[in-house]
Amino acid sequence: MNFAGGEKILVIGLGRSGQAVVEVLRARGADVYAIDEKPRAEIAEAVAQIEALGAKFVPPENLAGLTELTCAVLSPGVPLNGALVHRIQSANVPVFSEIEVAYRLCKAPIVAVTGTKGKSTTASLIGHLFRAAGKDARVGGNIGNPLIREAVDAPPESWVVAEVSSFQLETIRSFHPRVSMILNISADHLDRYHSMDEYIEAKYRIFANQNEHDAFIGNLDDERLALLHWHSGEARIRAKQLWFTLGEDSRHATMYLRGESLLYSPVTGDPRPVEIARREDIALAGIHNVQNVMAASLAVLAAGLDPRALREGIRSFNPMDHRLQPIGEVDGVLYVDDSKATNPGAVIAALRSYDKPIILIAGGKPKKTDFTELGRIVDERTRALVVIGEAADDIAAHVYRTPVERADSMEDAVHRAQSLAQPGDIVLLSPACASFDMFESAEDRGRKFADAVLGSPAR
Ligand code: UMA
Ligand code: ADP
Repeated sequence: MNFAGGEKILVIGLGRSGQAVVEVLRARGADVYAIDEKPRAEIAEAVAQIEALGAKFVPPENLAGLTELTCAVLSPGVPLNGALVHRIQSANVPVFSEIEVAYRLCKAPIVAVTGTKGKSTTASLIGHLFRAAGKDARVGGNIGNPLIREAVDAPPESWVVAEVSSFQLETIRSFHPRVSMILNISADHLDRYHSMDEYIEAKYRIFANQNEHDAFIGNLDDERLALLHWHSGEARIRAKQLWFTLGEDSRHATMYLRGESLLYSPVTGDPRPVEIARREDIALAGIHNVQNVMAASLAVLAAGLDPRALREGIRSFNPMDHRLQPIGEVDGVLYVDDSKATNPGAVIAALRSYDKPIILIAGGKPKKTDFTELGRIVDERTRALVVIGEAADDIAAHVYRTPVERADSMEDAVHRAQSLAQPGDIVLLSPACASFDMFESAEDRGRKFADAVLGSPAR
């Protein structure tokens, strides 16, 4: 399979991922068809775009008429166990994810980043560290710009940094990153997976094709990943293992924290630890971001960068939008947009990042995750909670001591938070849920929060 002329390929899903696949495969001369289950009127623009490139749209009811397909390329949001994919697989058509195709077309080595939370921050930081050291690096994948676009024309001497989700990993076959990492694992996407085990197994596919010439980076402080280290690491991971910890365990971790220093102890060579950076060099809030910095540093070290060359890059990396992003201070209250905190784990990390009283705005479209632990931390660390969206009652039901108010829009939520806050407090939007019940996306939710805070009209 060359994904080129002479091949007939079906693209499943016409969102960002599917449209990019159509573009790349058409440019390579393949005969491309695309299918999408949304009503035609809702995807008219995407259909027009792919038709202008010479691809053909196939309504789902006409799928049976499409024969002799070489393969199909699946968008991550389309579930593998749904009826549409089942029909395609029953016709004996191999189904691959976009990242598998991106990998097969890519001439550059790949650093692949997964984990429940911290992927975008860490992948962007890796790109930043490469560039700060004068290397060509491209960042793509789940972060928003499809990997295939970045991978297809990356020169062999550059690096491609791929943020990959569990959805994308489900349908890889030969995807083989030079460096892979799992940042952490906490409950998420349980509306798609039957169990945590199924979700974790999808993540473990990231190292399935690696060998002893590659590197795998893991978080020794994550209890599930630590099990992999202690019990089954050698059997499951063939790549060289590099672990990081916020503790001082330099015997089992290649990067660790001692006091305020992030120390690197290479497995071979000079045994003396090298200080990569100090905590004050990191402009991002929260101890979880120290973990992200450690993981990113190990990735570029595994790629051959000099340990002494990282500090400047770490210093100049600022928070990404909607991830603990300070929006502004009004009447002595700091407003922070953490709209990308779409599971309870990310909100717990956010609440642990500040030592001031917090008014938390949370809620949205639930993903069958449990809010017990979140409720406990909310009781420990917040002054008040304002709940929004479909998950409002469920979150409120897990909070016992904290005053809770319900809001029916972002403006209402910000207004309530304003009246609950005292000078010196933080108003934190950190929802623990997806955004699609009230907003177009997590970004849209964050922008509406900022608009409500700063008084500009809601977009
Ligand atoms: N569709 C169907 N049938 C279905 C489901 C969807 O036909 O059962 C169609 C929809 O009608 C729509 C298209 O598929 O037209 C959407 O495809 P998609 O959901 O895969 O979305 P894309 O726009 O292609 O975006 C995808 C990722 N989306 C998901 O994984 C859900 C984006 O990650 C990613 O940035 C983008 O590819 C580029 O790589 C988003 C995400 O929410 C940010 N990811 C999850 C997360 O981070 O938690 C994993
Ligand atoms: P992802 O791409 O995995 O969703 P992001 O870097 O976009 O991760 O961050 C999403 C949310 O998760 C933000 O609220 C951020 O503060 C939080 N977060 C980032 N890194 C971590 C981490 N290592 N552990 C827990 N939460 C994190």
